Amino acid sequence: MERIYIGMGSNLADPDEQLRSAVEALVQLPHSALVGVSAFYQSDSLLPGQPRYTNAVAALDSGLEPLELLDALQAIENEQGRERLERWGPRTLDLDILLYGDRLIDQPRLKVPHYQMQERAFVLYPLAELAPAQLRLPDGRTLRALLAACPFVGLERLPQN
Ligand code: PH2
Ligand code: MG
Ligand code: MG
Repeated sequence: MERIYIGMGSNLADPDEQLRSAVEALVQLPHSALVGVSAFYQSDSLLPGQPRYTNAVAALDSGLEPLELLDALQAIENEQGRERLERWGPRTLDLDILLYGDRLIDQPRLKVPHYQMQERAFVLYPLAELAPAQLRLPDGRTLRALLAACPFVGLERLPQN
């Protein structure tokens, strides 16, 4: 079993409800146990002109190999109506493997740690609800150091999921 952190995001078709459905689907994953889910956070899209996002992070213990987990997460995205029309288009559900234990994965389909998670407040602050501040990314940087370099700006933490 490895500890895996999954970033969740939605900016279409009732984003909060999309994330609640995604959590239910994560609970059903084989060879896995859902350990925790952060609060939900709203923020503007990084791309202007798109609806606001709701984001959260989930912690999972899983015996699935990275590509097996990726397949399972993409199946959940598809189940919830994800259309892959354009890179960074608005989406009903986005499930990203942020961290997979302390592994560094560089494959055509999957790069872990997730691209740009280090700079994204909507990833780091929910992650910090679940992971210890001394958590290290494969490059040696701690979550504490990443948070210190990433101001809590433009994020709205929702009172309940
Ligand atoms: N995801 C994107 C592009 N922009 N903005 C926010 N606030 N949250 C996201 O999850 C997000 C985004 C592409 O994955
Ligand atoms: Mg994403
Ligand atoms: Mg994605």
